[in-house]
Amino acid sequence: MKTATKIHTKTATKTERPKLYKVILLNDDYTPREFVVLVLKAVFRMNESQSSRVMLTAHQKGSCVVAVFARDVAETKAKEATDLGKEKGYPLFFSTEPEE
Ligand code: TYC
Repeated sequence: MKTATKIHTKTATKTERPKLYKVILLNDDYTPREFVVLVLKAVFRMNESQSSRVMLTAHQKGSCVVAVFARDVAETKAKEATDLGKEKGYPLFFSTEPEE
C-alpha cells in the first residue's frame, strides 16, 4: 500500500512596516535665518509659523527634527534642501537618521 504524504506549508505573512527616517536641520553660524525659513517652506511644504519655529529651535538647540519620511524621500529632501544652501554658498545642512 502506498502512503501519500502531503506536506502543508504554512506561510506566515508578516508585513514589516518600512522604517521611517527623520530629516534633521543642523544649526550653523552663517546661513541667514530668513533663508533657512525659505528652504523649509519650499522643500518641506511648511507655512511661515511652522518653518520659523523649526528654524528657531535649530538655532537655539543646535538641531531640530523637521519631519519623518520613508528612507528615499527623507534622503532626497535632505539633499535638495542642503543643495539650495550650497548654491548660495551657505553651509546649511540637513541630515537623516532612522527612527528608533
Ligand atoms: N544660526 C543662524 C544665524 O544666526 C541661523 C540658522 C538657524 C542657521 C538654523 C541654520 O539650521 C539653522 N544666522
